[in-house]
Amino acid sequence: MKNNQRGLFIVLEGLDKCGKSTQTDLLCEALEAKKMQFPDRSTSMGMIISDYLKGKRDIDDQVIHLLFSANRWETKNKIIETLEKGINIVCDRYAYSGVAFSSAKGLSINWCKQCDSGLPKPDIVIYLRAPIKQLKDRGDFGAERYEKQEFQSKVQEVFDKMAQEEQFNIINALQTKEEVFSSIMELVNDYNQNIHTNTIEQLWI
Ligand code: NYM
Ligand code: MG
Repeated sequence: MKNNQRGLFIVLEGLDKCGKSTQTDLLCEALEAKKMQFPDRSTSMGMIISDYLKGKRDIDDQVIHLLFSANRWETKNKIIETLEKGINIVCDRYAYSGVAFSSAKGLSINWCKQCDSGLPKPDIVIYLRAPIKQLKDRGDFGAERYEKQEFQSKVQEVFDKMAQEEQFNIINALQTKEEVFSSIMELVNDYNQNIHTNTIEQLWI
């Protein structure tokens, strides 16, 4: 980003265990970016979400969707202020995860999107894509709610559909960590070659 420009807002999306968190850290370092993550489990709403994901409490499907969304809304001003200061943001999951995971449970895609309509729109969405069959053996897959092969396949279908509609940049998540990172850097460098507006657009308006 040039000096007189706002920061770049980059979001990484994908199934559980696709390597998003690792790549978020690498990209933050490379771009001297502020790291963000949703759910942000540090806030009071985030703690309720975390208990839900750990199976410590049950919450109605619509209610938990609204909590995930509210957890983004409570960060909205911080996102805008950061970008306006010229600082880049790299964010591990965003509203697209909200739509993919909630609609995989049967909620309407349009209803899911509405809750996040008006939030800052990312400049670049990177979708680290791999079939769940190959991801399920990574790390502690299965530790949290939603980490079941059949469910994740449904989540992937929604991500794939959104990837076309929203022009996600798809990267093969089965490559090595280094290969994935260099693919991401290539995308970001290509994006920076072009001239961009300073306006922060809104999501799904
Ligand atoms: N998740 C995440 C949702 O269901 N809705 C959302 O809006 C967001 C941001 O939370 N399985 C789900 C996806 C993950 C889980 O995220 C926790 P992570 O990045 O695995 O800690
Ligand atoms: Mg996870």
